[in-house]
Amino acid sequence: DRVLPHPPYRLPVLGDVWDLHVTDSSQWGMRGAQKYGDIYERNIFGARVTYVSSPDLLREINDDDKWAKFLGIPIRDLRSVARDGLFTAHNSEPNWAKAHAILAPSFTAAAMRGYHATMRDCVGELIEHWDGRGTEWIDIPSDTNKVALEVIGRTGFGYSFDSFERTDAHPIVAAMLRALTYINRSAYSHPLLERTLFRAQRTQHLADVEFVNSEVDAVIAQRQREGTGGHEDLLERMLTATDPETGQRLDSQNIRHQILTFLAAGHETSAGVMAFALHYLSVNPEIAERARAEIAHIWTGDELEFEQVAKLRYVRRIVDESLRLWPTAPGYFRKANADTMLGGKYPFEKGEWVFIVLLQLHRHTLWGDDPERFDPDRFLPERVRARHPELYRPFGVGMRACIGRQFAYHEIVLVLATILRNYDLTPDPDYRLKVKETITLKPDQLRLKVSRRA
Ligand code: MNH
Repeated sequence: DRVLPHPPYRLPVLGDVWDLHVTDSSQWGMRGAQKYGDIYERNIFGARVTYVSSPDLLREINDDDKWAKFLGIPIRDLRSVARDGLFTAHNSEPNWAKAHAILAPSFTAAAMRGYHATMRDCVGELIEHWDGRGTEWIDIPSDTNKVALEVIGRTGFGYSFDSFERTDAHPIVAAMLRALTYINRSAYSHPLLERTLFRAQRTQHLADVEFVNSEVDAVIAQRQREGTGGHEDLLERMLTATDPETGQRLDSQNIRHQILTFLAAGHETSAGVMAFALHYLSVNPEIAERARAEIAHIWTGDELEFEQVAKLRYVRRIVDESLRLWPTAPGYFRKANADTMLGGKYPFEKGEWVFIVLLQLHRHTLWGDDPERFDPDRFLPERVRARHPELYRPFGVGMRACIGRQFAYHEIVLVLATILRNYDLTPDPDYRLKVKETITLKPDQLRLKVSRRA
């Protein structure tokens, strides 16, 4: 059996349960790695959680021939809503391969051309909203959430949540948020408790899931009535494209689960990156100025054009560096495909799993001696080429890696470039970055003042 570093004072039965943090579990996973090393474990009531942040061990773990995606607790619990949608599907579920084959062409860099104008409209609404705010403090995570939600709603299925017209959350968003909160809490509960003590919450939860399902189904049904054609969104593709392997289309239940998946996976993560980047830009004015110089050089007309987005290489490095320090999906799970000796030292049986601590991997000593420093030039091409290949994995790995990576880069670069071109950013001098964890990461209570540039 393997022996791994672990917290001291391991207790009988309880194990290391005293050393478990629920509200900041990813940052706690990072602290653990800093204390116990780049592979360690916590034993929770006899269940072993192994934390890995070693780039050398990741050469094996990230290899789909040896290890595969595992649905860890937070992901498995989402299955009650998203079922066999892309993110929550088991590797062997037939709808995964089918949906992946059908949707992959909609997520290539070239496919972003079709979403560009819609994305630009959404940023335009953010700008209008900020222009109306004068010199008030702006709640940054709230507004980046709005812009990312509009982007995925409209490019995904032609749906606007009217985020910038509302002061309260859209009913679908409110229900989804309550559902996620419920799922998060009840993960550590017992069905009997849910049927007694938490009965009211459970009833609300079931109603929330049903409400969201019926709203999404209504959007799909309306598109079917209107007839397809003339749309360039993901829903259009899901309704019309066939799997090259089997010739089959996605069924409408599965389309619902994909839409819910894109709503959940495709907005908080991107919004968080925008917010972290705006924090770093506000406290590093020389970096913001360098970005503005690039933007002025590339963005020469009135509107930022599709081809220009990919040319904003420095803005892209700002995004990469934000995702290094705060990968907004802070880790992923992998399980062994067969009995194996990890790193020639640690035996794992088939099916045993590990958690990848991205926060620590992205601060590994191989990044240099000041990993906390925000430095976009770490992503200069020659430095990327010289780097260990497993040192940076914000979008996961292998066949189950993020399908929305190009989409996220395109929207985030577009949003940041538009903000930098139009506004100067003033930080709150008393703000110290504090990171809030739901399943994704956000800069907690970040607020900035924005003032129009001449
Ligand atoms: Mn995304 C999978 C991070 C933006 C849709 N995403 C993943 C995984 C990570 C991830 C990590 C792999 C999880 C795992 O191994 O269990 N995603 C991100 C980050 C951003 C992001 C950091 C933004 C930045 N993701 C997006 C966007 C969309 C999206 C935008 C959709 C428009 N992501 C997905 C889907 C999957 C996924 C769908 C599941 C893919 C699969 O398993 O086939």
